[in-house]
Amino acid sequence: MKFAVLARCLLLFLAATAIARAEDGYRLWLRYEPVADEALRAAYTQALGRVSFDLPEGMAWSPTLITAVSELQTGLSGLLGRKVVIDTVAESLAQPVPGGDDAYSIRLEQGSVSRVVIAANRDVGAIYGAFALLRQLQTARPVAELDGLAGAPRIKRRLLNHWDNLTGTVERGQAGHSLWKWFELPEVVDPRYVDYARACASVGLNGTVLNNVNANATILTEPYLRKVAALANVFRSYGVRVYLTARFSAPKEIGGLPTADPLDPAVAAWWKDKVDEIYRHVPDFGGFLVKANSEGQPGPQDYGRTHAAGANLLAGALAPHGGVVIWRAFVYSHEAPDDRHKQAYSEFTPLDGSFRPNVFVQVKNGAIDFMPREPFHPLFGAMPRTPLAPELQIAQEYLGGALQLAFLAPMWKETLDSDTFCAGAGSTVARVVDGSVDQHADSCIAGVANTGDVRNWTGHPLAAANWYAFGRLAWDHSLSSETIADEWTRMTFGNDATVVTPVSAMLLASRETVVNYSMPLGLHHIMAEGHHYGPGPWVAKSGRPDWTSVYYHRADERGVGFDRTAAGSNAVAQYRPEVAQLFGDPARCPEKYLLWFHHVPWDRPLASGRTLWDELALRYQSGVEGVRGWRQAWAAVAGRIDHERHAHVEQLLRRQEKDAAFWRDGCLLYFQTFAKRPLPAGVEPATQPLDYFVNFRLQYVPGDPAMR
Ligand code: BDP
Repeated sequence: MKFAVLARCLLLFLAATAIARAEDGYRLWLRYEPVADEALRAAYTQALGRVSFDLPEGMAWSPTLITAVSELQTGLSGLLGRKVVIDTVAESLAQPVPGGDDAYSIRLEQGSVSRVVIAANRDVGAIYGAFALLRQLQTARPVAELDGLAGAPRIKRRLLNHWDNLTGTVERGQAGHSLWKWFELPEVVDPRYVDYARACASVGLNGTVLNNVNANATILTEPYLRKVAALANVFRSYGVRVYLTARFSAPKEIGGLPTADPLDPAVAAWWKDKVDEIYRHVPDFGGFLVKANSEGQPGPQDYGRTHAAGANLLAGALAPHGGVVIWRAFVYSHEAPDDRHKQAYSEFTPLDGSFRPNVFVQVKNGAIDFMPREPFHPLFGAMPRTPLAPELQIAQEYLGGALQLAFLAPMWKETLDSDTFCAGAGSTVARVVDGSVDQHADSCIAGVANTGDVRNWTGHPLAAANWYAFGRLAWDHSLSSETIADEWTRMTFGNDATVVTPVSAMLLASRETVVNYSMPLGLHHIMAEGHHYGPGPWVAKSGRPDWTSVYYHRADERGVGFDRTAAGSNAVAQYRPEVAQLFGDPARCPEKYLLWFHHVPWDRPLASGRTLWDELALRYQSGVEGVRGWRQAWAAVAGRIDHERHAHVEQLLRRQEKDAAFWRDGCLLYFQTFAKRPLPAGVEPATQPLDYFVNFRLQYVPGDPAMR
């Protein structure tokens, strides 16, 4: 009897420890496992005898400061295995911390009891300082580095854009359903909302647009505003403000007006009242994000008005409350037969200077969409009088969704570091956006979120790195991809170098690998229709020509690629001469953009000395081989990270290799019908005929808007 009880206890104990060790990814990069290196842990413990916050005199204890204290308490208890005394009285800040409201600086004070002081100008800076301190310990940085550690964001508004529908589906999202449980709000407040806000704040994000740009006006009705307010109340102490998308036709749909004409006084009055109502519910509401006259969304052009008239209407209502309008430039018209690359630029540049000061124009990183590789959007640097907010996509709509590894920091850096030459050399996209080129006081950056309600938030365990990377780059676009990959890997899997080195290397190679097996050498928009997962270079019929693939690759017997030089659509002329001359010259154009700007003969020799056809085929092959290499690297870290996440990624990589081979085989068989050349040595031949790929249908792909 006694033995049975004992055995049961033992079993329960074993089960409990197994659960305690289970790593389901929920904790993201905020795991706070004990510092593994004993000597380092002792050194941290000694230095962190106490922690004090140093804020301006008179700054009362706010919920945000209390949040900072509690985050620090949680993190340090885990990392050091003991409770650290955190001063609960703000001291008087002798000098402001450079860098504004969000800035922090950390100093180390030696004494009988050493302490770490986190100084900030405002309570929200204390949060960022607390997370920065924790990150140092999580990534095993030397103690001495704590002294003088400082941070200040380069961009003021650092937002996630959720393409979440009120129905719970997420457009282009593959990580389950929406995080927002609209039906049960506002009474039921999921504790997960707190963890969402912590994750955002820990990487410096300070705003969230809760709903899809393909907007539903219902979000602006009173019952939904109460739900929105419940979320805002949770996020507030983490410094995360709520924004909403505004459907331009809302005055008609929920306001009962006969029109939504932006110049109609009744429409203006309706928006003013609506905005006043929103601020009664959410006093720190950030503002509206608007997709108008794009892909069937209503907008000011329905009434013969400009985008500026539409944006200014909303901006006027928001201005008294300090809110902003973020107006998207992702437009391409049904009527305009012009190269889609050119349309946003053509429509928006004439409007520069006519937007109210509280309007941002939000511009995707590239001119077409969120393809695996696009040259930077020519609007960057072309609207000096309007603050531009880059829109990046964290969700991997065109890079394998939540099933494929593609670490996107290198892709975003490629855009942010591109030189627009708009104010001479060095006028990078990043500097246009952070306001330093044109002296804009406010600045904004947005990332389309890859989160959902699956337990690990992002579906692919390694896709959380993209959420992390977006936040870190939004805070400081000068950080390198290497630094970000290294940090995230350490915080997610621990500091064992035999894990950190290969995993970071996989992350860093992954985007280029995906480009190689899907759209190498400047190919773009050749994915399957609708759900956008997998290849579809053969797509020739669709709702409109610029939704097909043949519109973009233009393959024929002579060659492949879109001629955007003066002999073609001349989109290249939208860039400054320094850039236009480079991209426009097939001999100088970086090969990564070659087929974006040029129709190139199959036999043209490239830098490698190989013909275009051979190079293309070998790029596809190298993409597949890249994934194979990760499978080996991943197998080699088995046992050094938890089984749960290891097994999950192992399965995903197997799927990715299969998908990569599918891309390679489908695309090469298709392009070969034009090139009429054999595959070069080293490229594995397809095991199925072209018909198989053309007729292959994926069904019920998560995120497909058809499932909205
Ligand atoms: C495209 C997506 C579509 C979005 C659109 C947008 O396929 O689902 O609605 O962008 O950004 O990439 O508005």
